[in-house]
Amino acid sequence: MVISERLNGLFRSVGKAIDDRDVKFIQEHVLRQVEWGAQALDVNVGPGRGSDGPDDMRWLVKAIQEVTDLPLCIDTPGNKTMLAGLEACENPRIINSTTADMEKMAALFPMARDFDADIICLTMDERGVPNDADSRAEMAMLMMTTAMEFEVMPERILLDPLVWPVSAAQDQGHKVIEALRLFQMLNDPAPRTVVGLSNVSNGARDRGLLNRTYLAMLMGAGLSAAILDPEDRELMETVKSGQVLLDQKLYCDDYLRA
Ligand code: THG
Repeated sequence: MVISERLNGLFRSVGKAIDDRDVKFIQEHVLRQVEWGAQALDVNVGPGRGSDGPDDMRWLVKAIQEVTDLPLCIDTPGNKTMLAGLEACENPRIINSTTADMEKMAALFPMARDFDADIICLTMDERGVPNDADSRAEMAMLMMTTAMEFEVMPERILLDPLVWPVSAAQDQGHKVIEALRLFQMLNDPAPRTVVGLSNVSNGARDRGLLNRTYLAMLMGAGLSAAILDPEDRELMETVKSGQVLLDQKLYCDDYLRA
């Protein structure tokens, strides 16, 4: 599943459109993501909005769903902003995200249950991101069992091993791949997995090359979904050829078109 990263207040043009309540800009932006092949949209109002977060998120979700029925992946660390987004959202919902922090899980899993939402579980807690694959898998297991206690079924969960910039932590690249493989052994059927792909190339040169190379490696390890830039043509070509090579698409129309 291709989740577009572009509806994010982190991008200056989107941040400004949120400030200006520019519905037209947002809706054209959404339709472009859809045209490029997005199958879900990550919706993030961006950092530093403080108490305006919930209002901004409510407005943004409403503007987006006027022009698409795609699932919206509500991306915020703020519980109030999350709740506002989920309440406004009538499309299929994905919560992005909870951590393994008990307080966070106790707030977010009930929201997943009550709003009938999928939920992304980041394998980190109040102490940070574990350094190796085994500890990430251990944390993933804890989150899946805790989710069950809140009546959130394993099918609802997307496990995120957390991708690091290769420029900052070169040893994490293969550990994330190993973690993905371990996650898939935690349940039958295998839990779904997701990453924020562009993290890997933060602060690096030729970001596109790193993004699409890493995506191919992650797809080979069984990745189910990625938050990425669908307007990157070569990256989307990598998605489509990967789907053919992994026998995920019987007919090759998308590949041939790409
Ligand atoms: N996991 C989950 N959710 C996530 C992430 C993750 N959401 C946020 C992020 N990571 C994924 N989204 C982005 C969006 C933009 C960029 C990276 C990841 C990005 N932006 C450019 C930059 O920072 O250089 C440009 C920003 C700008 O124009 O100012 O790289 O890991 N579950």
